[in-house]
Amino acid sequence: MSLTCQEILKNHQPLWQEATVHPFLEGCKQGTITPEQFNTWLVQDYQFVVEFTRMLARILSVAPRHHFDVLLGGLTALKDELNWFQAKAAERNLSLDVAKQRTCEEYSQFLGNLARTPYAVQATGLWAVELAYNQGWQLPGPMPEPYTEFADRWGNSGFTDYVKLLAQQADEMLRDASPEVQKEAEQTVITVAQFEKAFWQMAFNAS
Ligand code: HMH
Repeated sequence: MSLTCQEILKNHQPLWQEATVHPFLEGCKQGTITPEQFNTWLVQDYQFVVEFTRMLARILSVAPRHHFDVLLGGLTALKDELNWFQAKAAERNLSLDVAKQRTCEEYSQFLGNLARTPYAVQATGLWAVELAYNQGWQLPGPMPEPYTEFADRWGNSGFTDYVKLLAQQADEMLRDASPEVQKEAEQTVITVAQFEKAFWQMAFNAS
């Protein structure tokens, strides 16, 4: 029996919902988020994306050749994203040289440890991380300024297509994976969902 990304989501629907529907995103949509709360998220997410870029580079290093196009496209998008984060921080007079909050630190460590898992698990984890932001920023619908470009960055249709390609690549690997590896992939999606939920919540913690 082979497991697919869609089936994993279906198996954990309530948890996935908590990862992608959160008062932080609703606050952006309604314009009720405070600048301090938004800035807390922004600075922590920059730190996260630095580590996430390293994770994608490690995944590329073990991927089969026919997955390179999609992964290299992802790395190129991250190059742009990191520079964009720096520009957004500069506009807001924010220093990006800040300590990671505990959730960001633990999520980063989790991404580091993913390199010890089979490629099928890594590919599934990569898909889950990107899907969380794609759905999270897309589900509320168009956001008001100054959040429009943030919602568009992860909610745009090109990003949705990229996430679909990541699912196809993960599914291809899960098809030939052992039941143990499939279970590990499913557990990875569960952990990603828990971290994503906690990550939104950081904006409401004292920083
Ligand atoms: C916490 N998850 C988090 N930050 C991101 N930027 C993404 C996913 C998508 O890249």
